[in-house]
Amino acid sequence: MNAPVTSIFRPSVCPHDCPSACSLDVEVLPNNRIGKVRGLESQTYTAGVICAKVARYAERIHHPDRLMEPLMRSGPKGSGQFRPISWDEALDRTVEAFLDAERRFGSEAIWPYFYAGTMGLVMRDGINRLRHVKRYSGMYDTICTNMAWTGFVAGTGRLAGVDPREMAKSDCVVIWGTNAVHTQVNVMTHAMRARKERGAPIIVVDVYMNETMRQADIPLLVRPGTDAALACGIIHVLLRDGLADRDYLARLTDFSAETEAHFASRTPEWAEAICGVPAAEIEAVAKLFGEKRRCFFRLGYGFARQRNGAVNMHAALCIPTLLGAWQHEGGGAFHSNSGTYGVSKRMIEGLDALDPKIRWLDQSRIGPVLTGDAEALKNGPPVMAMLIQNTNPVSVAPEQRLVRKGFAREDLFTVVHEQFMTETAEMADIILPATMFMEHDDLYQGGGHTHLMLGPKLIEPPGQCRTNHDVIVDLAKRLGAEHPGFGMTPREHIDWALQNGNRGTLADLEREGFVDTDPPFESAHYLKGFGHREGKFRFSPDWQKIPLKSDGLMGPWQDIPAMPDHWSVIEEANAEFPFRLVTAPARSFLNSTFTETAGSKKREGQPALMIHPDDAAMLGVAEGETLRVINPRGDVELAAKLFSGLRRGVVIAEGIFPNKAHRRGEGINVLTGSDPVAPRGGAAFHDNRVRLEKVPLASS
Ligand SMILES: Nc1nc2c(c(=O)[nH]1)N[C@H]1C(S)=C(S)[C@@H](COP(=O)(O)OP(=O)(O)OC[C@H]3O[C@@H](n4cnc5c(=O)[nH]c(N)nc54)[C@H](O)[C@@H]3O)O[C@H]1N2
Ligand SMILES: Nc1nc2c(c(=O)[nH]1)N[C@H]1C(S)=C(S)[C@@H](COP(=O)(O)OP(=O)(O)OC[C@H]3O[C@@H](n4cnc5c(=O)[nH]c(N)nc54)[C@H](O)[C@@H]3O)O[C@H]1N2
Ligand code: SF4
Ligand SMILES: [Mo]
Repeated sequence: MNAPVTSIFRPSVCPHDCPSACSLDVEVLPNNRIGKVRGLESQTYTAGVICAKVARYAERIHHPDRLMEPLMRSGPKGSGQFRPISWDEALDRTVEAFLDAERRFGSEAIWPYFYAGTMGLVMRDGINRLRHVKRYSGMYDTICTNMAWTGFVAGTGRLAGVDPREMAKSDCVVIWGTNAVHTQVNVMTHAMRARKERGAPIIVVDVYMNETMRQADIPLLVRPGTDAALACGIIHVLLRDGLADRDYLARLTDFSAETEAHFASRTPEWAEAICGVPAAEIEAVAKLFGEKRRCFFRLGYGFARQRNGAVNMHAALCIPTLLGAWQHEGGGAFHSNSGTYGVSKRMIEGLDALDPKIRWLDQSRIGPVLTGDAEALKNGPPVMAMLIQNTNPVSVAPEQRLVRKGFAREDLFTVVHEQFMTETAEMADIILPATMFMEHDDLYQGGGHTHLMLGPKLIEPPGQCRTNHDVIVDLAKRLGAEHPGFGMTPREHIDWALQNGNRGTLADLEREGFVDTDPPFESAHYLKGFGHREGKFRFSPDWQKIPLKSDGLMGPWQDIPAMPDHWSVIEEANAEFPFRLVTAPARSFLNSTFTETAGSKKREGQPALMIHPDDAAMLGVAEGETLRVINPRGDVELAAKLFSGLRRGVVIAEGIFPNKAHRRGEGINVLTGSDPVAPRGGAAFHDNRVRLEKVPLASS
């Protein structure tokens, strides 16, 4: 590709793991560089708006610390000592280690491990083709979406909802358990339109007065892990005061006399005692919902990262259903449209080669897996070799002490394909330098909206960086793995995926840069029925049979309440650990990404713990002094940040900061648990009971 003589703007897509999946307008400069990055105006969900960290993308793509050449470890594991080697040597050594592990322990001893550092389907999911053909262990991806998706689909039967642009046509917007200002800024664009154009109030449900709640007309501050109590209290009032849509309930839901009797006992006072929201506020918001009816519930991931998260998601979803809100334009609920795209991943993932007998290992349980926990290994062979793309588990995975211990194993061979020297790359035996999104072609689907988008290659990769696809293809060749997908270019994969999913062709997509795949109004609003067999929304889900990819039932699933209810499996505070810790996302980082860019680092400062001033006074801690945060899984030191916008007994650590930014090099995830959440697994990142101790000045 030729560099332009003068700068030009070209369409692209933000590849990061963010439900906004923004369409971008990128300034391509002469000399193979990029300039400004803006939101594309013509894509009506992005509507010209993107976050500040991606607007400064030149900082990241042209960063002096980018990995540019393959490296091999030259000191002890984790020492950070590496020497440059050639691609041939790096790949040969990898293949040798993989074949050796396979010879000694069988193919399942190799574990390809990846996540959504890029959301491009070719670059993210191509690793599965190698996995399937070579019969390597699979990865059950639980780290992010499981609880939320499970709870939503429990009600609707499908992972699909009302077009999020309809928020602008709502009479009442509810933003529940997502800090959209930080994590998916475009939600705010459409919500604000409803307020401006229709006078719609914005209601925000969260556990602290975050940037999103600051924008709310009605803030509802719940205790972590108690959203179902709030939902039940609201539903009680709707039923009691004749505000429910009885005709809708009879036609399109499983609502019964039993359901009615259940909610009759869940009074606002009962709810207040659990969730902390005053009964009067619950009464008032329920009346508002009943009056407006055209209510849009934007349900986030955050409130589902609790041990009762799936149940809480489902309970919140019941409110718009009680109201019959789904029937109106601008009414109903949205969580994710990931179930609506239809693009075929058969070739990208080599699904024809999938052998269901080969084990899956739980992504979130990487600590127990790598340290030889027999149950986590499904009583199979140990993991002896790993290929890692698009993820940084040493920072982001729960139970970090075990994760580190696992990666430090002398007998584990690790190859990490990365853009930067992450804390996972530092533990590797071989590091391979990776391209960034503007340096390769890929296809993106916006889970948080309705567009299918093309992100074309705009500039040449720097140094010796190679794409994920190229690495997989080259490894396959050297390993003797055969599949037609290894012989195709990324563009051919995109075309195949589109054509075989009845989504047109690459040429079609290339003309516009994106297509709006918004499902018809009738189906998005479930007017003719929900996704379950009987076509009804389920107030009493069959939690054992949720139609989503699954590796079986996990956690204490037998104890899930039959009706929407507060389920007390969370790590409740107790005398020994009196605080509830939530590890919410910081605005300028994206998980552990952007912790390397100057603008983001400057804005986020040092790792801190937000604590109520009265709790701080009780502990004798002043602003900026050090607190040790302790639970049975570990301890971390953070700077106290006095903040009155949260309930007493709740503390917030925004992140994810590098482990190194903390004393002793251990990060926030030493405190989070990897025990699987019922019924489908997942990590309860925001559900931790902790004890706090002031660290005396002399030792801090
Ligand atoms: N800037 C930035 N953007 C991001 C990310 C990031 O790290 N930084 N991460 C990206 C990824 S991978 C994802 S999955 C999405 C996630 O985006 P979100 O859906 O926003 O989910 P979370 O980020 O986990 O948490 C959001 C909010 O949930 C709140 N919360 C925690 N527990 C509870 C609870 O029990 N009840 C209620 N009501 N609220 C609770 C937290 O306080 C926080 O404000 O964001 C993406 N976008
Ligand atoms: N405490 C706490 N922990 C959390 C969360 C939380 O809320 N609190 N959130 C959790 C959630 S929701 C998620 S999704 C996970 C996410 O955790 P991760 O999936 O690890 O996400 P990132 O930290 O963004 O790391 C992505 C990595 O992929 C690399 N990358 C990007 N594009 C490419 C590419 O094209 N090729 C290659 N080879 N590499 C690429 C980036 O450089 C980056 O290092 O973290 C989880 N961890
Ligand atoms: S990180 Fe999210 S909000 Fe920012 S540009 Fe990417 S998709 Fe948009
Ligand atoms: Mo995520």
